[in-house]
Amino acid sequence: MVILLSWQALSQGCVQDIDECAAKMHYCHANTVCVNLPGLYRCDCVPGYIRVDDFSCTEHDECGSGQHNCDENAICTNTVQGHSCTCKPGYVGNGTICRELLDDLTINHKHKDKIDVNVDDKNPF
Ligand SMILES: [Ca+2]
Repeated sequence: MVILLSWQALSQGCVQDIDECAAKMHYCHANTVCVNLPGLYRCDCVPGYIRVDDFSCTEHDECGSGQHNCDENAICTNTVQGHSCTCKPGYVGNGTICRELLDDLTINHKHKDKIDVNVDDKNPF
């Protein structure tokens, strides 16, 4: 956390906080938000960014850091303020959960067979 004391001396020994953010008296770099605090300020990372140092943040590569929710059979693509998951070829799903396309077809085929059986069960003739 950045701690830079900055008080403006007033008369009779009183001091007043200086808003370094509004006064552009801060050293927060890109991808940060300056937050004024009494007597100091800090540089918060904008959402989706991670801290580099007290004054800087960088985009978080969830794919590179392994902090993603993609299925093991999905391709993780880093994006600004997030990431996306796409099932690999041969797999279907939303990227968070991917199934083999062959399994999906087999399940549908079995389900279709089950429906056919039910239809036959309802017809006694
Ligand atoms: Ca990202």
